[in-house]
This record gives sequence, structure tokens and C-alpha cells, in this order.
Amino acid sequence: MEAKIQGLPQGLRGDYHRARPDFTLDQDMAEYSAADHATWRTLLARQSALLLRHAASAFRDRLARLPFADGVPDFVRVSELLRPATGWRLVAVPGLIPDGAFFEHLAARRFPVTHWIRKPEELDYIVEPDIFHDCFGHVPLLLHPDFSKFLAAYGRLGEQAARIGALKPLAKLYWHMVEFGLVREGGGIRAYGAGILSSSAETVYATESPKPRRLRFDMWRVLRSDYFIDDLQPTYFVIGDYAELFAAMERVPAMLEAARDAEPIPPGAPSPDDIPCPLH
Ligand code: HBI
Ligand code: FE
Repeated sequence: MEAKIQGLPQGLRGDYHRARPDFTLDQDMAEYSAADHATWRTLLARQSALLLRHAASAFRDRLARLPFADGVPDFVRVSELLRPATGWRLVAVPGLIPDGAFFEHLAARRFPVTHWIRKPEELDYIVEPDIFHDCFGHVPLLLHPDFSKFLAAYGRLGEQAARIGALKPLAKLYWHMVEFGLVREGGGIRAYGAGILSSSAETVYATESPKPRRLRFDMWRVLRSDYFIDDLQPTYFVIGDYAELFAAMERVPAMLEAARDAEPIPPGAPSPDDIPCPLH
């Protein structure tokens, strides 16, 4: 069993012994308490209040179609909406899973979602991704044609990257463009990244604060950019639309080796070809 969770951080709270070899398990709706459903609704209400001003319209429009209002969502119901739209479905996992399994699921259009929810005293911050982050943050854009194509293409790169020891640049791409991505919209800048939109502090900070760098999306820059995992991001990348993100994936296979060998750009540091994106 130790071998099974090799490559994962120590002390994860999920029950990995219950999981299949591909790290999935069955979501059991009966395991959620009334308090769990209340936690979901509290988080949903708080984040929803921020969306109109701060979230990308692609995210808001699709969130409105999802059965999230009453409490912790049932993955079977959500998958029934996803499949006819973009071919994705949700699979339940105990928490973080090893890179290889994660990439395989994405390539097959299965999105791994942690089945448990945070405790009431963790509303503002949690280290591991829980069901609120995974569902609220990631699932709306799985209904978007271009973004969901981008994410499946990302999964398909995992094998090549593992073979040549270039998983780090791929993790940077996921971090900056899936978790913390911004999009230009109607003369302003909105958030679509799951890490931003599942955090109330970062939702406001990323889209309004004058402090962070906001740079025009550049794949080669992103693949070399280090990040903080436990603080607000000092640098965000801004796309024009989700088709741009998908189109940029075509060039990644040819960039991976060079990105692996390049000097990483420290979090928040500038780089010579940066193009700033003003807030207005
Ligand atoms: N597992 N459940 C889960 N969720 C993630 O976002 C995730 C993961 N395992 C690996 C991983 N992310 C990262 O290494 C990606 O950047 C590849
Ligand atoms: Fe995430």
C-alpha cells in the first residue's frame, strides 16, 4: 500500500486504501452530513456573490447550469450534464493523486474530484483540494468546448513529459493557466482559474489589486515560471479567449525539453519579453 501512494506528500487526509488502482472510488452521497451540505452552501453563497464582478462570463454562464444549489453535488448527475456537452465526466478520488494517474484521467476526459469537503473552521483556506475547490472551481469550464479540449490535450502530454523528465514545466502550465488564469473581457480582466474562484481573497486580489503582475499569456514564459503554493500569486497570465489556450498546446511538445533545461523564472520576477496587461 505504501508503494501505491508513492510520489504523494505525507499526511494527506483521504482514505487511499479505499481507492482502486486508478485512484478512483465510488462517491457515497450518504456519507455527507447535514453540516457538510451546509458548508457547501456557505462556500457557494460566498463565492457566488463575487462572481458577477470578478468571474469570466464563460464560468458564470456554465456554473448556472450545474446542480450545485442544494448542497454537495452528486457526481452522477453532474456527469450526465457534462457528457452530452463536451464528453467529460467526474470521477471521485481520495484527494491528490499521483501525476501519472492524474494525466491519464484528464486525457480520457475524466476529471478527478476529491469526494470529501473541508471542515467548517477551514472555510477560508485549505491545503489539499476538496470537493468545493474541485467542483465549484473546475467543473463549470469543463462545459466549455475550447477549455475542455485544452484540458484533455494537457492530459495527453503527461506521458511524453514523464518520459523526458519534464513534469515540472507541465505542472507550471496547470498552475498558471488552469488554477490561476485570467481572461480579457469587455475592456477589463476577469478570473476563470479554479484556484482563484474558489478563494474569496484571491478572487478580489487577482482581478482588482494593483500589486500583482498581469502579463499577456505566453506559453514559453508560463512553462518556465515558478509559483507560490501557499500565498496569493505575484504573477498572473491573461488570455484573450480559451481558443488561444487550446491553440498554444500545439507548440508544447517541441518546448518541453528546453523548458526542462531552462533557468526557472522565480515567482513574481520579471522576464525580458513580458507584455503587461492593464486592468482597464
Ligand atoms: N490530483 N486530485 C488531484 N488534483 C490535482 O489537481 C492534481 C492531482 N495530482 C497531480 C497534480 N494535480 C499536479 O501535479 C498537476 O500539476 C499535474
Ligand atoms: Fe484545482
